[in-house]
Amino acid sequence: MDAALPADAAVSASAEAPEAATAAAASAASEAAEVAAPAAAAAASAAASAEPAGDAAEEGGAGDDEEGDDGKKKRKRKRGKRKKKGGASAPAGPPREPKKQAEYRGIKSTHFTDYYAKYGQSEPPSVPVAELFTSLGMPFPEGEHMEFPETTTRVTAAEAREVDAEEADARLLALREGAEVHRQTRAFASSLIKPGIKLRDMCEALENKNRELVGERGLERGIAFPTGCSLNHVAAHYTPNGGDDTELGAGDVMKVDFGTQINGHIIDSAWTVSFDPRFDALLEAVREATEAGIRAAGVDVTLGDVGAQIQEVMESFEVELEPGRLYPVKAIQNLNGHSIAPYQIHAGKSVPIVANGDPTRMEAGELFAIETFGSINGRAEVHEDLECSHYMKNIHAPHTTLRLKSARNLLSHITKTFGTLGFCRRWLERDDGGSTFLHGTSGKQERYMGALRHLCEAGLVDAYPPLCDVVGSYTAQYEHTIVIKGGCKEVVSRGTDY
Ligand SMILES: [Co+2]
Repeated sequence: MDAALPADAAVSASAEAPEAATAAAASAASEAAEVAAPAAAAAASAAASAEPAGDAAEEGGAGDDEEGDDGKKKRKRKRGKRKKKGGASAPAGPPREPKKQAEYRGIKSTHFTDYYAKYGQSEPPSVPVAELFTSLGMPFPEGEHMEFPETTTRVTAAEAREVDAEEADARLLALREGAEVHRQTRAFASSLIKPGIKLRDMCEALENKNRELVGERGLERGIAFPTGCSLNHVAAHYTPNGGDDTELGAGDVMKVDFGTQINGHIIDSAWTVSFDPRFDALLEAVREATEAGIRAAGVDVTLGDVGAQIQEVMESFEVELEPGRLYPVKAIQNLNGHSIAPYQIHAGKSVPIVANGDPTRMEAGELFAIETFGSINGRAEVHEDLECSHYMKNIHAPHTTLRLKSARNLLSHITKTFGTLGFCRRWLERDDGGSTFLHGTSGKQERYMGALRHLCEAGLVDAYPPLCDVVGSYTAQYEHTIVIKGGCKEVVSRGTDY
């Protein structure tokens, strides 16, 4: 996701509760592990939390832990919850070899869509990632560690240790957990993404799985921003509103951009789906450009230099859409990556994807979303167009007295549910209003459009309409979240897929 927002301000939210939840899961798992294999513990909790995709809005999340007579922690099925029918998700079992191959183009051929089977995750995945790894007694998988480029100013070993010591904290653990939730969620989504699927159904299934695997708890853990599924000439910030029945076409180029957040620490990662081999070169160009941006990143590297390296790789590709007709791939000049701060998707530094000469430098300890967008047969420049779905509170908004009661109520709902994170209309229309943890089934916002418009006009909420190149063009995107450490960088959202 790219949101052109200015810097600073972050909301404060309690960091205690999710840790307590994790600790409870850990203790439940370790007690169970004394009497049974870890995989069995995972299987037990999987059975308790398994539910069909799309149903998450109806229920208050996984059942509560309960001390059983024999001293073991048991999972209590929520009252009124339907029994799992045959064909529903299998419980987690012992770790096994992944089998399924990539299902669409633009994903590495060595990727297995059920890669999480090696952790004993159920199929489809349904065990919250924190629970899965505590039951295995394993830390969350680390991202890919990469050296800084040769030209980077070297920090001393002592300085690097100091920064990394700070990194080895809650933020890095939250990012690694969020990244694993992202990988499992995107693998699950990939199993559903086929020509003919309604984008609204796809987004709801993906988002419900994201909520389930992250263990949604309001602002403490959940989805970081709406699921982008922008098609063709639309590069970013499109997700269906209610009543939008758009289906994925076999010839479409779709950017799937979604995020997770744990205590505000955001994973922002995206890839491009296509079923048409004619777009392979476009996808490869943009994936390689994102990799070039990741390689270029480092302490003291200028953002302009990162942009230059991205552009050089991106624009070395051309695409043969029709036999004998070559279309050069162009980097979209007014889209960019961004620094990320707690609860703030755009923390002030923009990472260009063209050589714009920006002398601003990357610094140790920073978190960046490195995302690049390529375009063919267009202007390689986006403008706002089409109906808006994405919104976010303006963290710099001055205090304003709202005249309309409906606007005051909606603002209070937004503040409580999304804080300064992005949200979309579909979420306001859910029974849980965007958080089952906070609102149960009584969070739905009715007839809110007037109030939402009022909040936008008052400058309290900003609208982020779809960002489009010209009709007839095709755009692609790849994005990873990286941590700049003292002596190296960690590509936390790296998977075997991209
Ligand atoms: Co982004």
